[in-house]
Amino acid sequence: MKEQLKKIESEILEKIPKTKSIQELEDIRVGVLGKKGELKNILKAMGGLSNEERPVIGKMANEIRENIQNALEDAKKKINEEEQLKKLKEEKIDVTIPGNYTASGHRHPLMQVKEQLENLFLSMGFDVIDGPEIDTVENNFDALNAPVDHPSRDKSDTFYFSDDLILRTQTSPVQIRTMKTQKPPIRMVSAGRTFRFDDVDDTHSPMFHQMECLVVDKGVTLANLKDSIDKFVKALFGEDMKTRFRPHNFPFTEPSAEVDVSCLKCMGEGCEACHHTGWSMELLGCGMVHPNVLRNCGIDPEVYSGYAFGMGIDRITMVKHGIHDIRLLFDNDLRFLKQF
Ligand code: 2NL
Repeated sequence: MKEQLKKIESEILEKIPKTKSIQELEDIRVGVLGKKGELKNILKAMGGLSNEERPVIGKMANEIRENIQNALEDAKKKINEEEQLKKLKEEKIDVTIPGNYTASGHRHPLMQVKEQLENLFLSMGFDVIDGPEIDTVENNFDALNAPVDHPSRDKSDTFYFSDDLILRTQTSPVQIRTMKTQKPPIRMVSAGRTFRFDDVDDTHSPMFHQMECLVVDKGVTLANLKDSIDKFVKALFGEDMKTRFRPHNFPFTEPSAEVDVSCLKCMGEGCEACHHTGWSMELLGCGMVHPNVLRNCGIDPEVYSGYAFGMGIDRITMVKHGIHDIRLLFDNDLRFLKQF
């Protein structure tokens, strides 16, 4: 038996270094060490050995198995290294060949401005809140103190699904929902699509975008409103910007004002674009939240007060980029969009 084992060992150890592939090595391994391999076959006959011989042969068989395994591992390593070297020699990479061009898209200019505005308010500690584009007449008009005969309620001005369901005409219903469900202090903005039954021209579109800001707390005053708007405009357009408040009228605020900012083209010097006034008109509408609106949302106007302002994202985008036709923002012509 000793001789048989020795013979197998020397044959196999001679064969291994001559192999050329991993598969050949695997065949050898199965042939000698496998379940039905030569070594197993010989060891099966160990039952017939004497008590003195059995451990000697067993030890020898283990050593041979170890030797063969080591030789197989070494050979495998060598073959892998050779293949790696061959690959390195054959596969040269030409780093001067131009790479594949992958066209990457980007945010629509309106969404860029919307996100910039939202991030600005987030950084000032405001909540950014979303709401549905279809809302109730109650949330869009009644709660906002719009008189029952207000022209904006007309079927010719607002898209109605039924007597009490409409496409929101402003983002204020999101503020109404927030005031009805959250206790002051409230500091929030909401931005998104709004809808009005308008004919299309260079400044009008039946679908447009708004952003509104609302603050409700104890002791909020008109001074807070003016200061906030001034800071907001400076953060958005630059420290040199000035604001001008003109009295106005909204059903949901009292007092109300429209805000002009310095003309972006001449920064107030006076130029063609601002008709030599130095002012960019009507960028914002604002005011102190009407006591009726607070009451409609279950907030006591004797305890709390608030301010609100709203702006058209489309208009801000147009002023910012010098775009003169709102339709360009909705045509989705890539030749136009690629410029932003
Ligand atoms: C504009 C003017 C404005 C508001 C929006 C508002 C909302 C609530 C209560 C009171 Cl819930 N006010 N929003 C106030 C003043 C002006 O928007 O020109 N938007 C484009």
